[in-house]
Parts: sequence; structure tokens; C-alpha cells
Amino acid sequence: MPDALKTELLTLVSEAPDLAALEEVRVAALGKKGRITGLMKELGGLSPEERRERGAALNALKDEIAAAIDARKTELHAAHLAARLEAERVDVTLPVRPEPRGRIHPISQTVDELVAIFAEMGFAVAEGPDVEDDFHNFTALNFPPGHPARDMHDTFYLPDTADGRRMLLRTHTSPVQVRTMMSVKPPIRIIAPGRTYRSDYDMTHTPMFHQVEGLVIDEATHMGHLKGCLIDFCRAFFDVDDLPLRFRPSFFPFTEPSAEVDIGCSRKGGELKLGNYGDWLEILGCGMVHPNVLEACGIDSTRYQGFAFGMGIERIAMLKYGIPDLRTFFEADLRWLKHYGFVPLDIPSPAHGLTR
Ligand code: 2NL
Repeated sequence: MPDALKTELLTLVSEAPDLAALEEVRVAALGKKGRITGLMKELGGLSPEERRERGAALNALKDEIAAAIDARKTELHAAHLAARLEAERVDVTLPVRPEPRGRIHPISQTVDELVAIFAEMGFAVAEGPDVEDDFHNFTALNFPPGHPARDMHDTFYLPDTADGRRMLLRTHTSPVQVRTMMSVKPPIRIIAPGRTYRSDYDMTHTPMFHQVEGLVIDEATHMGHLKGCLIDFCRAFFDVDDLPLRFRPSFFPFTEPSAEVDIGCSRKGGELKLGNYGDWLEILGCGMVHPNVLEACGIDSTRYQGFAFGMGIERIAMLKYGIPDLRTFFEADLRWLKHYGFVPLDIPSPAHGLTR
């Protein structure tokens, strides 16, 4: 009888498909109401001799079944782990995900980079409308009534408003700064990047282009601050630590004194290189804000002063990224964008474009 029982139980143990089934087998054999337990209980009715013999046999059976259950349990655990590892397998030799196909336009990239540099110097970004009126675009900026920039041939004019204001597409981003000066009490420290429009189209001009202007107004800012600010910006933007800058006297209606700024370069062998090579390249205009402009914007010019500057974004983008033709910026040619554009979500850095 114990031999038949032993064979039956060992078969049940070895065929138990999972841990739950194995536990059922254990309870049915060794549990309180289990079959071996039941046989143990019957020992009391036997003679001492039979009891010793059968008791020893039952104990041996019990130990053997318990050991078989333990062994099967270990086996099932190992099988479970192996199945899980197989199901959660990761192929670390697969290639990385392909690059996104979209590209950031070089103008957007350049604006992001210069905003990052000026933000670090404490400038806020200001914005304003593309459609402006004559006052914010010209009059407040000390343009005299007959100035050539006001000519129909240079400026895109729009129909007058109902109350007779002459409207136009802004020819520079200066009206953004005029609006800031008229609405914010100094100190002011802003840059205004954005679209601008002039009626001009040739190799080096497009009717829509981009500009960034900067404005700092407080009680003590002077020409030395202007120079330091632009030197720091140009060296960071072009990523040339010893880039020399040269300030040449110039004229703008809205600044006095005014200067144009050149950066050092070399044109040897027909290739343009930026750095301390003895040659010069003009890249921006600047000056101390004209008292007439401050007064036109409601700022007391006997108490406040400051500097302003402006530069063309296409121009500095072309220099930094070696883009030879201005007009290609606006042709929406996907092959051009694939070549000169920037991969979205790339690691950002002020001088990023040079290190891609
Ligand atoms: C250039 C030169 C410049 C400014 C822009 C400015 C703005 C206000 C007051 C005074 Cl509200 N100045 N802007 C000043 C000097 C030069 O731009 O070559 N731009 C492409």
C-alpha cells in the first residue's frame, strides 16, 4: 500500500504544472486532512510492533514526498524566472532611434542662441506688432519728416486707419523698444528679435528679413557698458574667445554718439575666418540713445540715459554657419533645410551650431 501511494504521490508532484497546483498536492498529501496524515492517525489502532514498523515506513514516505515537493518547487521557480527573462528581453544591440526628420530653421536657431546669451546678461525678450504706425516706427525715433527711409519706395505702407493714422510694416524692431519705453519705468534691459520689412530685393536684400535690437536704459549706463556688452555677445555667439571688435564713429537719427562695429576676420584664400587676423568685417550698429528719443517716449533725458544696438539676424547666421546666399533662407527648399537646419531637441548651448 505505501509503495502504490508513494508512486502516485511522486507522479502528482512531478507533474504539478505550477506552484499553485503543487501546493494543492502538498495539502492533499501532508496537510491536516492529507492522506499520509490520515494514515498516521490510524497507527494508534495497531499493535506496538506493527505501529513501529508502519510508523517508520510512513515517516520515510512523508520525508520523501516533502523532499520531492521542495525539489519541484525549486524547478518551478527556475522555470518561472526563465520565462520572465525571455518575455522581458531587450536587444541592446539594436541601432538607436532614427533622427527626427524635421529641422529647426537657421533663423530660429540663431534667435534661440542669441536670446540665450543676452538672457544670461539679464536682458528680457520684448515683442510687438509687425504692422506699426508712423509714430512708433519713425517719429519717436527722431526721423525728420522728409527722411529718405520714410519714402514710399523703401517702406511698405498700408491703408490709413479709420482715425487717419498712417500704417506700415515695421522697417526695424525699434518700435518694440519705443513701446517698452512708453510703458515701463526704467531701468530697462530688453532685446527685441523679430521680422522686419523693407521694399528691396536683390542679392543681399529680401523684402522680409530679421533683426535683433537691444536697449538698456537707467541712470548710469555709458558707452563703456555698450562696448563690454557687445564684445561679450560677439565672442560668445561666434565662439571665438579673442575675437577683436572695432567701434567706428557713424550716424543714426536715434543714437548720439553712434558707432558701427567690425569684428576681426581673415579673407585669405577666398575663405572667411573670424578671429584676430588683421582684416575687418562690419556686423552691427549701436550708440547712446538720443535724448530726443527718450523724451518722445516720455523718459526724462536729464535723469536717464542708455545704449541701443541693432543687427541683422540673417547676416550673423550666414557668418556663423557658412551659408553663402541670403535668398535661400526664404525658398522653403527642404534639401537646403536638411543641410543647414538643426535637429530639434539637440543639446542646447550658446554656441551650439558650431559643434553639431
Ligand atoms: C543696424 C543698426 C541700430 C538702434 C539700432 C535703437 C532703438 C531705439 C533707440 C535707439 Cl528705441 N536706438 N536702435 C540703435 C543703433 C543702431 O541698428 O545696423 N541695424 C541692422
